[in-house]
Amino acid sequence: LRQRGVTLWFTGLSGAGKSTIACLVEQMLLDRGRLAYRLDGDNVRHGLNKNLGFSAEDRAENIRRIGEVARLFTDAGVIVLASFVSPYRRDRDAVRELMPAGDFVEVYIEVSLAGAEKRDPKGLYKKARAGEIKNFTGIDDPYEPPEKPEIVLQTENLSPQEAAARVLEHLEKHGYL
Ligand code: GGZ
Repeated sequence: LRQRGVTLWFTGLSGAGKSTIACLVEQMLLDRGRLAYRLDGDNVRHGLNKNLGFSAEDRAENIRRIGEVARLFTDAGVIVLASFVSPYRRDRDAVRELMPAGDFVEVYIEVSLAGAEKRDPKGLYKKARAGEIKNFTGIDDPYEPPEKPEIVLQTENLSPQEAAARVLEHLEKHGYL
């Protein structure tokens, strides 16, 4: 039995809740016996992409390489959960173009800047406001929200559990589960 792969691409501001939701979705998929794999800054920016920073060019190359990796995993039948700020629309659209139609699901993790900054789980917004981090998304670098995401999850109104359940519903509805 060959199971269908898909890439769930979580985009949004730092602190929006991308990783939290992706972790829950991964657990729910593994509980159902599906092969799921998470790609995020922790396992990509320290290895494959350790030569990249946060300029627009480096972010584009970061997303391009991750997109190629996601394409290979998806082709192998894995459900890929990619959580990256991925602030530029053209970079995300380029990843979408790599995949067969339907196999790229853009999940916009929507939060207001005020909401993300209030959470500030790693203290990065504070550092960015103090000028200790330059080009920080939302502060002195842009974030371009998706125009036609398959899924929008407003994390100021939804619990992580509710948000994860919506992703599972989408996969069921579209025949991936
Ligand atoms: C945005 C930054 C920056 C800058 C470091 N801008 O909340 P986090 O900490 O864990 O997630 C952010 C992560 C962003 O890396 P990505 O690979 O997702 O970025 S991109 O898709 O734009 O290539 C944040 C931290 O790294 N971080 N500096 N300047 N986020």
